[in-house]
Amino acid sequence: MSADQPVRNEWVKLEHGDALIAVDLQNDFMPGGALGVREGDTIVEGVNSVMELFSRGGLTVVLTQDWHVPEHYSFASAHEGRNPFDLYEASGLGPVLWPDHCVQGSEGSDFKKGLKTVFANAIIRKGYHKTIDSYSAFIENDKKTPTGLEGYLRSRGVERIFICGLALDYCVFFTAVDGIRLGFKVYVIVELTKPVGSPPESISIAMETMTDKGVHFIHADEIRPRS
Ligand code: VGL
Ligand code: ZN
Repeated sequence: MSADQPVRNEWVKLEHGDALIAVDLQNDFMPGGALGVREGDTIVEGVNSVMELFSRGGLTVVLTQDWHVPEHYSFASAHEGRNPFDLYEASGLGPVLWPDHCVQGSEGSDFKKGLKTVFANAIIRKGYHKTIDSYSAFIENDKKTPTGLEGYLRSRGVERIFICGLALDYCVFFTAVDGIRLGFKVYVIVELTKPVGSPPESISIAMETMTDKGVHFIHADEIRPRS
């Protein structure tokens, strides 16, 4: 290995009890979408490959879908005089307001074309209560209302979760940290996620918090198939 290559000190062999969660790979989070994430489209092929790897090993694959009602309170348009990405804190919302995105049944809420949804065992939708956002795939931002994902995973014997998708500093971050809190071992697949970056410090907060809480960071090619 040459000196300028990052040191790779971890690899993981898949086993019974592993699950993949691919977060919010929807049109509105793709470049040009309502809440476009830079380079969000570049991870789709890699996510397909890792979904196939889990699926072939007989392991659980879950897709999540941001699924807002029209005029959702997380949208700037629902607040008089506010603009997308304005700072905003209220119970179950913030730290910023968003452009209208992922409205239920809209084209923007559809999975990105080419995403191999055929590999998914389940699709978890979130963010459908009008006054509460849900960044985590496990529990809404009120920290009370479960999405059902925990029960789904536990009843299938899942102990380790591997997370990829969009966006690193919101839905991936909150899903990872909740996963730890609920007692799962959590891996984030680093090159298969991209951040929103609003506010700018959201990325460093997410990375530092995940590191502190014990989230593991791996690359897709460090994940070995189940034998
Ligand atoms: C997300 C902001 C608003 C995400 C969803 O999927 O990370 N971010 N809604
Ligand atoms: Zn949303």
